[in-house]
Amino acid sequence: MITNLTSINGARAQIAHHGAQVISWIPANRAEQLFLSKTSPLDTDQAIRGGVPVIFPQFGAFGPLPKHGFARDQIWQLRQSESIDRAVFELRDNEATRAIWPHSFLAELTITLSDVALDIDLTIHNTGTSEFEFSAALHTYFRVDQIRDVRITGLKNTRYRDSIAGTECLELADPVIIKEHVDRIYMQAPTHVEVQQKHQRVVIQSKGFSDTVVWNPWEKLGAAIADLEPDGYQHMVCVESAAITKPIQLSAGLIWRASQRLAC
Ligand code: TA6
Repeated sequence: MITNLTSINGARAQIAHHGAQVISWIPANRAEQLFLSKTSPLDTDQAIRGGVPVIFPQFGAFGPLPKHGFARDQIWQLRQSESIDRAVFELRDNEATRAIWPHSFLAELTITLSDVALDIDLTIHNTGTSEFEFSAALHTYFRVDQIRDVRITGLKNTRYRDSIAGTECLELADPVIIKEHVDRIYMQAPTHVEVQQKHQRVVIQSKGFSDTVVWNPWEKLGAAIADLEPDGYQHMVCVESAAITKPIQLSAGLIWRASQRLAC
């Protein structure tokens, strides 16, 4: 199922209930800003390749759970009676989640659309009786005309974990330009990062997320990803607001909040 949002002056967004995943964002008078793989089926229980997958309660393979946890594989519930420019989805622990992660939780994702911005707010409520630990991310796939022309600004002087080499480095570049397979976790990252192209830019403003991930699989790895079209890597870049390197410890009854604003 898909929920559609619109703003007063015609911005549009689409959210798949599968994963509460935003799969399209078209600001007013602009083109599509999110990448969605043409070969990714929307109607299976497979994770959707593109848009904004919600990663919870484990990022990547940093833990015993399936890669990137389970939130992106679950059907989230849409809370009814929201306005045309706002939707609230929720996911509670259930038999499938408890089988691999024995904790009670309520995850809420609020998506708010305005003419030039898309706000995504994630809250995790520990509804159980003991503390749990998790990592999380808004694994945003930006649609770009040509990856070689993309400039990512705002990350200079930030330390990053290079997930390919297994090393830690200091970012010296500004802007960051992608010319090969890149998979980095920028730690304690700035809250303002931009994805710039020749004629446009998207500002990413994050709150409550400590890290920023930058990923592009490039040609060889891209070709090995079954649900990514062969030239897909040229038209996407993931810049992800994330909480990975300092996992969140959440006591019983408490709520963790984080958000990401994308603006043109
Ligand atoms: O966020 C970057 C990353 O963790 C990469 O390592 C890469 O594997 C990507 O996510 C996509 O993961 P997926 O499980 O969706 O293929």
